[in-house]
Amino acid sequence: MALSIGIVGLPNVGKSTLFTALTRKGGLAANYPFATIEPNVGVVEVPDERLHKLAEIVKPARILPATVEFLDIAGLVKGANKGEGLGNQFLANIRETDAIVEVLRYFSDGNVIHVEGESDPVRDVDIIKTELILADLATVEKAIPRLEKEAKRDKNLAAKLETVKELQGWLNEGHRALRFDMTDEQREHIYDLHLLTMKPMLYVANVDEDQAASQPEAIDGVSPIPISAKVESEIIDMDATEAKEFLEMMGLEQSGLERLIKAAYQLLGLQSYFTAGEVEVRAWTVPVGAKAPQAAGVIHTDFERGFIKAETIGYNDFIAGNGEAGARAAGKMRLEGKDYIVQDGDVMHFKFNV
Ligand SMILES: Nc1nc2c(ncn2[C@@H]2O[C@H](COP(=O)(O)OP(=O)(O)OP(=O)(O)O)[C@@H](O)[C@H]2O)c(=O)[nH]1
Ligand SMILES: [Mg+2]
Repeated sequence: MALSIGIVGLPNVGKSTLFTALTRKGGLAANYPFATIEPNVGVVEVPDERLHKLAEIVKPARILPATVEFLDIAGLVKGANKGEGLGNQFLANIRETDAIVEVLRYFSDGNVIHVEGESDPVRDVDIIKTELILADLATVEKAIPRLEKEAKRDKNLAAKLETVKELQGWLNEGHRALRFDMTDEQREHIYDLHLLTMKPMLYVANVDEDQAASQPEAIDGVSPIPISAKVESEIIDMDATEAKEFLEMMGLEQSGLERLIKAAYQLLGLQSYFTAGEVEVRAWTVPVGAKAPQAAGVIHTDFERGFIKAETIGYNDFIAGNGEAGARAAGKMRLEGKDYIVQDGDVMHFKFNV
């Protein structure tokens, strides 16, 4: 299943501009607040140079990168929880995402209306944080009476009710759920509430074009990723070489998409391994620390259930050996069992039996 990321922020900060640039898809980007009403969904290929290096050697019929799904929703404003603006009703659309990206306005275009008057990323982070917490409080407050009723019939639910009530107090103090000190059991208690402030968050600073290569100050202990939505939208129509040259001219080594996805993988503790055959060369996403059977399970549950072993070649060994045969001849192919911890870039071939 593809990683999914919800994009939030105040209206008019460039969410749809960024979304359109990332997904190369025509969401509506416009200079009026609430240009976006229905959520836009777009799937992006995870850029990974290594896939192409593998494909040069293997010459497969097709190359399949990992994918990330982005959801662009309406802007949130102060009071969204009370029905102000349109954002609140669309928060439901990002309840199922794995992470949230908050776009912050840093660019200084006087022609583009700022709903809060002028740019102040710290204040904006605070507004959105409050709205997300209030949305979670509404979820929790709805859950409590239901849990109270159920707990009367099922004693096992008493602990769950207790956790949810404690969390309510925490949210009421203005903290994100993610910062609530929880045991694994408590984490399970609140899992099905799909709280927004439980999700890992990244900040994107939508900066002026000439600031795309400079690092903005941290907010709340988090360093925003500087991305110029404008620059990103300019490179959409360029071919790879042109885009690279253009980015270099701006002092950038990688596109915003690459930097954003890299940051998201890091934040979520994810990595890629590869399968490389004549039919396809493909990237698969697994958590850092995943063992071989779990990695196999990403391809098919049967692979996990019937896992026997994994023929594994490290990425660099695969390249150095100019493919599987060479790596094998150099003694670089390992037969790994069910306790093997998959490494980023491993080229794997699973043996299974069902
Ligand atoms: N100068 C400049 N303008 C930008 C940039 N990014 C977005 N804009 C402009 O800002 C306006 C709003 O952009 P959108 O992408 O529609 O903003 P949004 O956050 O999706 O807004 P809502 O959907 O209303 O919440 C548009 O006129 C964009 O062209 C940027 O990096 N620089
Ligand atoms: Mg929009």
